[in-house]
Amino acid sequence: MPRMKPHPDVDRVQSDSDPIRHDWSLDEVRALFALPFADLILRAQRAHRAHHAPNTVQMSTLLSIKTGACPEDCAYCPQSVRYDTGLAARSLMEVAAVRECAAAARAAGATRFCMGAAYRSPKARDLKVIAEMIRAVREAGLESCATLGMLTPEQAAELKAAGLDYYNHNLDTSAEFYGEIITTRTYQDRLDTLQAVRAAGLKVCCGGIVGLGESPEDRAQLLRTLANLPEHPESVPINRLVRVPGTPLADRPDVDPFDFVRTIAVARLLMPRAHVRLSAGRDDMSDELQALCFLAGANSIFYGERLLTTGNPDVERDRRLFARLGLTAEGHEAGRIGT
Ligand code: SAM
Ligand code: DTB
Ligand code: SF4
Repeated sequence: MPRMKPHPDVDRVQSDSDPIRHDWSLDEVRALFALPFADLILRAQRAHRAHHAPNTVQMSTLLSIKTGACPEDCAYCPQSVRYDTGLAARSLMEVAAVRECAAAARAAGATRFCMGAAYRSPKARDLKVIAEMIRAVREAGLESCATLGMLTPEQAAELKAAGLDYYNHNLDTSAEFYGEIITTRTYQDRLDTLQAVRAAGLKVCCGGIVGLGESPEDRAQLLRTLANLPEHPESVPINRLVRVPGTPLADRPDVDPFDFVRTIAVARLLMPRAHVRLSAGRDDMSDELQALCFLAGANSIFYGERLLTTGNPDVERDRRLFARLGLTAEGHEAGRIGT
């Protein structure tokens, strides 16, 4: 079947020397998604190489510091108290245990350590403990990242004062589709947290999930919203839904792998300076699909056997993949990962 001719707006999209933009129209973003696959990948590679070392990938390790029993109803999430996923809830970890995990992540080759907590928003006494964890992560020689739910401006400032580098808070999907997935907090709540995080001087990690049952239009709107923020997030995680039995989204259909790669490529084009993270969902991706994602401009991964509560490729598999593709771990001499 002949492909539709790309929208004329496609000729106006970012070239290597174009300024960073925050005024993307929906038609422009749609036009990028509609490009022939090879054209889209070529453009994404050009944008990638204009702003990043081409074969270098940033590696973050995740740790769930407080697991499960979350009051929110995010339909994808195994940690919501509303869904029976068989997950054992665990209260906030001890600082010493987090310190050990950070040291192990550093030894394995990660450069950033991201602590996730199943909170709607953190309590004051938890933040005091998390501030100590942040100090421990930095003492281990890692950048620190936290994802703790909604923050007030004061809480964001407290985390900044503790030495936090990045805060992760995802928009997850488009404003239009969001209500189908989460009812216990609004899209505006998320935007408010992102604003508080920026105002505190923290770096922003913000992205979304592909495979929730969203339409192509929703994917375009999500990326457009991210790209039209006053500043682009430094880090943009693109997660492929991990379908966890017991969650309302457990039976969602497969995502077309090429549509997933397109989402990465469009994120790369709209936010050329950001690190685009090939995020959750790698465990059951082939090496070939991951290679396409790197070709499309992904230059960050979660590294280590676990995400928060679900699996991730083991470090040996990632080391082999990097060696086969000639990829280098960011921040490591000659690309050697780990000790
Ligand atoms: N509770 C905090 C919050 O939601 O703001 C922080 C942790 S929460 C687990 C962080 C992100 O993980 C979510 O926003 C979502 O994008 C992602 N996530 C959670 N479950 C997922 C799943 N099953 N598949 C893919 N991504 C998922
Ligand atoms: C992000 O965008 N993905 C990560 C991290 N930020 C916190 C979380 C993925 C979670 C996948 C399901 C789980 O392991 O519980
Ligand atoms: Fe709770 Fe975060 Fe999971 Fe939503 S995504 S249920 S807020 S842990």
